[in-house]
Amino acid sequence: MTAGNNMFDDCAVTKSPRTLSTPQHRISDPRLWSISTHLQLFVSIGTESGSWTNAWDINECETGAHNCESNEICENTIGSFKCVTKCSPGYKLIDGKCEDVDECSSKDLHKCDVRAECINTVGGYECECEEGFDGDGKNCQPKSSCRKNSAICDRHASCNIFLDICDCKTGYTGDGITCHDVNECDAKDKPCPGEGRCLNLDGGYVCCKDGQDDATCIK
Ligand SMILES: [Ca+2]
Ligand SMILES: [Ca+2]
Repeated sequence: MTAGNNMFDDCAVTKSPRTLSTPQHRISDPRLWSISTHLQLFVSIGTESGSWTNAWDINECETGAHNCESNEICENTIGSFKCVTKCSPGYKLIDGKCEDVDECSSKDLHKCDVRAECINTVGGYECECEEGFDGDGKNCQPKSSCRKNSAICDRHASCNIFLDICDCKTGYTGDGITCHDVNECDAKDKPCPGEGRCLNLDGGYVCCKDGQDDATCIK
């Protein structure tokens, strides 16, 4: 029996002679064909005896049968594997070169405090607390207490002089240094009874009657 007969024609998406090469074995045989489906690729070999055996791809990266260096990452490929340069932390591989990651480009990539400026550096990044704040950049605390200087509190907050902390006013949430409007309309328990439409406002909300536009409702 030779490869290329109709044994796999029904499921064949691509069909080409190929060489299977891994450190474990190397098969180069004109009767070796790869057949790929969208699920997996397997290789069928017409053996000397005429019977068929199927050889599934070996994941050399998982079995450890690869020869990648310690500064390389093993990536499995169908029928083989490849060694890809491993970049140091803070770098990523772009066009075969390890390039600096700009951690400041996304807040998911750095751990700077919201009160700190993120400064990208080659191979890393730095965080610098804003003026009026002290800390390592990952945690920034106001330099002066609000008891001494209530101006450090957000304009929607007031200083609790007993605790010496800034408290956001009703309708706002935050750490007191920065306060944001609460969107009451997003609350699980709908704030407007019946069919009333909830309209979020800065520092509060209103319930509008059916068919009422925003401007009329706010009046
Ligand atoms: Ca960087
Ligand atoms: Ca609100």
